[in-house]
Amino acid sequence: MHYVKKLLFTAVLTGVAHAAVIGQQKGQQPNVIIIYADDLGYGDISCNGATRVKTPHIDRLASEGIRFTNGHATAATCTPSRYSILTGEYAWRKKGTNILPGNASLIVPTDRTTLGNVFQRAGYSTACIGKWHLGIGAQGEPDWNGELKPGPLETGFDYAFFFPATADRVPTVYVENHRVVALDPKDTIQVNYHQKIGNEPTGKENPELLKMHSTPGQGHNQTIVNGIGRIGWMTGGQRARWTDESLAGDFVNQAQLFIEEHHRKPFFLYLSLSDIHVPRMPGTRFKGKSEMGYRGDVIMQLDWSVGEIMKTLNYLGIAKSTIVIFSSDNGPVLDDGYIDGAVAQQSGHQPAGAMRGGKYSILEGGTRVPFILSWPGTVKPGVSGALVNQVDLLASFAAMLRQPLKENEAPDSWNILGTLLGKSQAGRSSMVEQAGTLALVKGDWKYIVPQRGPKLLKDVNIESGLDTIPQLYNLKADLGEKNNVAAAHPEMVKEMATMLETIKTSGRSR
Ligand code: NG6
Ligand code: CA
Repeated sequence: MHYVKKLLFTAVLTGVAHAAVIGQQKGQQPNVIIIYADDLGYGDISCNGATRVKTPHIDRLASEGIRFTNGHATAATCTPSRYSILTGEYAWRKKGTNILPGNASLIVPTDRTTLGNVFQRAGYSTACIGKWHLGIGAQGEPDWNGELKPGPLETGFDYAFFFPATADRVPTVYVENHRVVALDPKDTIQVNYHQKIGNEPTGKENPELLKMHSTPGQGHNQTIVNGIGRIGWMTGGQRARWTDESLAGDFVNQAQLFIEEHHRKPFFLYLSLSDIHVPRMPGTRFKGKSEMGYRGDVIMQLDWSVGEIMKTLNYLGIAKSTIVIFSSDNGPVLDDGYIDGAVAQQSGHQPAGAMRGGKYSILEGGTRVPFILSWPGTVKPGVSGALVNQVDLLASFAAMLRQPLKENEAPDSWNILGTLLGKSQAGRSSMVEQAGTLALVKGDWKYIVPQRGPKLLKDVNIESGLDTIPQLYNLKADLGEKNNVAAAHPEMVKEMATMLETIKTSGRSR
């Protein structure tokens, strides 16, 4: 071959090879967005059977991706589920991981490998936007007027815009990285969860000032912020307080800004929306838009948020290089402390679908939640009945990004990447559920550990699933967990109880 020609040929070949390598690397480095809803039940979205409220954007995500019908949070409340999704560890292994007050210190050890860390190791930009609820600061009270750390930035995120706990807990302020947003140093924030501080009106003393009443006997009647009684007392920080009607839009805006700024390189966004947790106070344009009161309205608002994120991906031309996962931190609840029409206007809507129980419950309605994954052009659309759990995202993405995990990292996170991407129907073979007691799901069987406690959680009108006798259900034949067959299958009860004991004592299940 002529020398110059040969040189050219080699250059072209090298170029091709180089491009292929880059292409391959890029192919394995999609952006990842987890849209985490709060308290959204399996049956609250129309692609899972809801008819009285429509969720077109979430439905589209499902029709373009995989809709998992057996997808789970690890627990039936927020803090433990969030602890697990971020650490890959069952929360019941660690003390102090139940629902946290708004002034709790950080419960995720900063030396633990988190989901965010896995992406960081692979060179991603990472962000946490939305509800946090894993505590902030080292031991003792967080310094609301100073540096708030450690928090998300010390546990795997390069950027964070969040509120500390839940929308019904003080302080009702946003934190950006280490500081309260818009804080006036002359109007410092004080928070107390034991006694009243300052002289601002409270829901208890000044119910005439409320725009939404709390349910008698369920608290939520302490400091009034934006016409809503909260859990806990706060003073100061007037300029920094959020407006509930703007929460959804604020988080979506921050997410869009982050995506726009980072879309040229791989990014990971943990977008933990406040909808549909109480207080349900939809943006003005969504108020009264559904047939189901504010609870229906905020489902529509949540759907809108998902639509806005997808619009952003399309507009930036990155829809095909972005995995979007949509799920919820626990099952549904109607009355969780405020009289907002959820109970009165439910008529016929089944928030937990065909399942028994809901938030706070060890029954399937507690942890089996909406679970959708889309990666247009790469993942073939479909429906999967495989058992998948949010705790598995860490090991699965670690595998996708070729970031090996050490023995002690993410001890309960299984690599089920093939299942999540629709290449396998296998899923997990077993899983532990948590809510007041533990349950082991293995294949079609579910065993619930005996535990004393109320069978009906009266305030929220949800069956706890607790019983002093062992419970065994065949979920394939009896998804509604109506027939306890423990007495007929003592050997299965024994086998599952022993297996659960081993999972507990070994400290890991991966
Ligand atoms: C409960 C609250 C409930 C909600 C929940 C946390 C009462 C009576 N109820 O203790 O309103 O805030 O905690 O929800 O205070 S979660 O989704 O963050 O776990
Ligand atoms: Ca929740």
